[in-house]
Amino acid sequence: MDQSNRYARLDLDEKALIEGGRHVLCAYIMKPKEGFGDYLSVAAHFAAESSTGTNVEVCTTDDFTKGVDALVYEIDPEKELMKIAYPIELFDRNIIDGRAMLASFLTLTIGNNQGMGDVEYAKMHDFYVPPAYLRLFDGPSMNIQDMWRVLGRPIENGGMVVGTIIKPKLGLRPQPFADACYEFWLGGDFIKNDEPQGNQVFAPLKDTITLVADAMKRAQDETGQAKLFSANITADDPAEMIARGEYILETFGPDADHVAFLVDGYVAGPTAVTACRRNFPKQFLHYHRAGHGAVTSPQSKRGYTAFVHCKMSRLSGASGIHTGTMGFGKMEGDAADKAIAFMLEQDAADGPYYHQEWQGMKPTTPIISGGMNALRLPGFFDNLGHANIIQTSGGGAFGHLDGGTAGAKSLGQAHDAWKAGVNLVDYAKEHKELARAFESFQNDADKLYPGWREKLGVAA
Ligand code: RUB
Ligand code: MG
Repeated sequence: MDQSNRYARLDLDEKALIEGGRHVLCAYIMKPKEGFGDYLSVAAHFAAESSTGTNVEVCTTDDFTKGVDALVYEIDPEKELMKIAYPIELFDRNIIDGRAMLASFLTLTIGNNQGMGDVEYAKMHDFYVPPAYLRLFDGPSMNIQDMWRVLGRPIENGGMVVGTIIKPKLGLRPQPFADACYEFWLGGDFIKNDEPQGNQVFAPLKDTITLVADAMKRAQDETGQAKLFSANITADDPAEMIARGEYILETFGPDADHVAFLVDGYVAGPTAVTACRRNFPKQFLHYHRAGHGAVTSPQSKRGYTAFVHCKMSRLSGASGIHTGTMGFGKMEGDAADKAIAFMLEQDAADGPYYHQEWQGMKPTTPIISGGMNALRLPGFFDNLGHANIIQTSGGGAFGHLDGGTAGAKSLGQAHDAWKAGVNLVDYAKEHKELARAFESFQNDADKLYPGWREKLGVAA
């Protein structure tokens, strides 16, 4: 059945829709399945399935219903581009406070439409949220500024938070885990649990956290600097997340404001993110995104892009989210991904299809992680244009020939060199941990800094 007479309004103007302020706009790359009608009729079916309709006309539809139809307002079959306007009334609101929920946004805009028989594929590449709907989301309560405060740095342009992930990913018992934390903290600021680390039988959370809190105290005493820890509280059950969070805060005691909570927000979903955001609004909410590649990868023609994923996280209140390494680390991504960081950080930013005004919603901090080390940082900062990010190098810290403390120092030195505008090899002449990073990561050194061996006096 061709539903384009009801679910498509190609005469609607995008600018007018934005000015009207009553619609969420979504841009998809969509391809109809061969033999299932023309582009517009499949697009209209897609809009129907994503809002008020189904594949047939139902006798219960009334005039009001038709007033909240999602509408295809633009198509470009050549480019496989389809844009849909969703009336904000379509989206579910909490009974407890009338606020919006990301689950409902996803259920409609990237829900049943992902499994339709007449759609070859459809992937969301951008979305626009009008002010009237935007303000119903929690947004972040904390971000990198709160970390800068704890670290005693200026709260504007406070610079890179030097971080790591405790490796190995799994298999450390509580004591060696806490020892690794202590070692890194002697040279760096911030440690996060690797995302699978929780309450395994060989490393019970309560034992590990007790030792980590003690390691933090000792490292702070020894260095005279504040240290930060991001503890994984991800679980299927919000009650379990809260139990973990409360135990962790109690155990860190006076250092509780040095603790972030890590939520693996793609695998555990919006419920987990919001459970953390609402139960622990005074903690930095660290959104890790393991698994996102299944839908965000450029190889995947369905789901949504990393840009869309990260943009959604600001709505739900992530203090920081992994944005990838923009081609400078080990995970998928490229230099143009800096647009993701800008959408998170700025009060107004351009996505691939839409301009978004955040109307003062707090920024979400980009967390840069995955195969990074000191040598890769300058190129990364050059591309992004600033260094106000949280950076975690796991292998890049514990893979340093002289261990975790030297690894941490080398990362901080790379940041200092970039801020001072000094070439990394020159800076390394005066900074031995950085110089040893060149020896530790020789493949990178050869590729990024040809001639470094002669300058630093290191034999091939
Ligand atoms: C990185 C790591 C993170 C990845 C995830 O470890 O453990 O889980 O950053 O990727 P290492 P992304 O520094 O040893 O590579 O940040 O792209 O979500
Ligand atoms: Mg990890």
